[in-house]
Amino acid sequence: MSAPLKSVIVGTAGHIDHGKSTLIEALTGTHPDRLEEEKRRGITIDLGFAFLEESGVRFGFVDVPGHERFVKNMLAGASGIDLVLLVIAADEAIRPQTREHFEICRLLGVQRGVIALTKSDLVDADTSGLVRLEVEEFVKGSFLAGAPILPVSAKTGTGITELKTALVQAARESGERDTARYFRLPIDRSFSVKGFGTVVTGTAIAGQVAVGEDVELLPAHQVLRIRGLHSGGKATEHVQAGQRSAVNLSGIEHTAIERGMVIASPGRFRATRRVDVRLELLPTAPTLKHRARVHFHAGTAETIAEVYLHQGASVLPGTSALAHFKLQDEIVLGRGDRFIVRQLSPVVTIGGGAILDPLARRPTRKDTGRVAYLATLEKGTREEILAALAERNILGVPLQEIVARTGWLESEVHALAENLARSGQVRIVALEPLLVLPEKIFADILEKSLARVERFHKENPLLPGIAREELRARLGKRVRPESFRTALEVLVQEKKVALQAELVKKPGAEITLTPEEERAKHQIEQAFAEAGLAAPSVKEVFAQMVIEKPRAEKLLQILLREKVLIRISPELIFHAAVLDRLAALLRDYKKAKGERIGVPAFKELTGITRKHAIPLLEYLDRQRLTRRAGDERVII
Ligand SMILES: Nc1nc2c(ncn2[C@@H]2O[C@H](COP(=O)(O)OP(=O)(O)OP(=O)(O)O)[C@@H](O)[C@H]2O)c(=O)[nH]1
Ligand SMILES: [Mg+2]
Repeated sequence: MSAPLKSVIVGTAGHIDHGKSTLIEALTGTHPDRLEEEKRRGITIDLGFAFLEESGVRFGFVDVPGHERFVKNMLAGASGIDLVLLVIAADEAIRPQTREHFEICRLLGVQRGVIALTKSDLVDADTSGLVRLEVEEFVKGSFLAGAPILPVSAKTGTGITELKTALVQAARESGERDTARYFRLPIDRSFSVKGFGTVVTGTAIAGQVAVGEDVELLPAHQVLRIRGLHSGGKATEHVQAGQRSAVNLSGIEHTAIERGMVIASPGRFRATRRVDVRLELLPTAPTLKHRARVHFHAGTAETIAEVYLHQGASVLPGTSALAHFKLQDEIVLGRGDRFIVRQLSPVVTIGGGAILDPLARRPTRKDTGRVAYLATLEKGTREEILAALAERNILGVPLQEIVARTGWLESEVHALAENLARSGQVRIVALEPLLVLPEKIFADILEKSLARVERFHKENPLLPGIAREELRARLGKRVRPESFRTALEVLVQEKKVALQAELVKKPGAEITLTPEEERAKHQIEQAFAEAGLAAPSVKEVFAQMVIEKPRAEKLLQILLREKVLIRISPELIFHAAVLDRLAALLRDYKKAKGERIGVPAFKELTGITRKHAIPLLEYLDRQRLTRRAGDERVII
């Protein structure tokens, strides 16, 4: 069995008419120009595609237009490539779009490539040698320094074999795409195929996907089923990062999808209108001012961005800056994605860079920590990034948001959070969704909760503890329920507070009464004890007291809690001993007169009014001392 093929995407680059499309045809047998207008005018307008399998490599070619008016189409194609095939006509050498395309590839972070000196049949050996020198000088110090420079002719076939060999070599050296990430494919075309329906194409830039699975169309946030997949011109069950893919989607019209949209693993990505970035300005660009507007290109999408500079009022040519882009349209972006910016007018490429935070907040003067945070996003370890993210989100960071911001897998986020928790930097306050709090914020919640409980005891010596919900409310809205719950658990575990049903209290907290209160408490109890079944109203009892009503009320609560007094209905309170005596009375009645007793007999037995008799009987029913039977009660 042969080794699996390595999939590599090669994009052409170079000035108009330098022979890019012709060269792709010479390499693959497919002429990439597909539009009627392209054939008529003899130029490439939009992206073209071709495939080649060679020496264990499956090449997907993306052919781009050289015309300066179509650089935006070129950008959509260049975003997903592994290798650049820089095409320079030997009879014209380096021209403006040679430079611009080359800069774009550099800014997009393309790592490798091969340079073809096309139309070599049109020049003599001396000229060819000079062009080579010029090209070597041009790429000096760049990612293409040392790349093969091969004279070729599509007309005579010279150098085509050598070019294939060089491409295979570069493909072998090219890094593997990460198929373990969540799937993402920026769409470059959407059309309809008879009998199949909607098909979108693009280069899968991360992850993998299989027929029958769901993908989310963004920014529409629509989940769609994959009916079929094609890659390299053949039907396949599954495609992965680094492959040109045609995806047959069910449940949507092709007209509802356009270039710039993305299909991705459902729920893992979010469309955004604000991003924080590292922006690099080309040496040839004019100075870029704070609040300038630029064309913004990333993936296959393009929009207008307003540039906010996090430091300083302008970016000088040849330098870089931390910036914030406010985008005119929602785009799906991930951390580390490369982008290109072009001037509004005249439209030329002026720079590019990498996304640091795809879900950035609106810049505010108050947010003084942003620059340091972005520096961590740019250079920090994953643990440092997660810690910084937690620090800036004191209400906690939901797992889905961490995933969307970082591009990490859920499992990776869990592992990172556990590392941080072990080293004491964060507290995991909830696992699903993951909510991590910086340890110092959590410590603050512990401290504040404890202080609140203590203060409550001090202010309410007659109450046993503070209601859980009241305690939470007193901590303010900035403490999430999960954080509060975890803090309470910790405090209970450390025996700093105790829980008693819904009450939070200091362990061993006793209600201490002043002698005056002790006397008043006794007075209340006596009032009910002496009244017997002719229970007084609370109002009557309180009227006899010297202490003020709120305190008397609390003393009454204590007596009720201690079950010295029993409330049998909203208005009626009896002393417990009185109710015990009533139970004994009923037992005697049963012995003497049988188990049945009517309301009149009950009134006579107890000497109370009908107004009190009914609630009392209902209480006895609830206590299972009696059971209702028609108009009578059965004594149990
Ligand atoms: N003599 C000669 N002519 C060539 C060669 N390669 C391409 N050409 C011619 O150059 C012209 C432009 O070729 P294309 O392949 O369309 O150029 P391109 O770079 O794709 O142009 P755009 O896509 O519009 O930027 C065509 O007329 C080709 O026939 C070659 O190796 N030798
Ligand atoms: Mg072309």
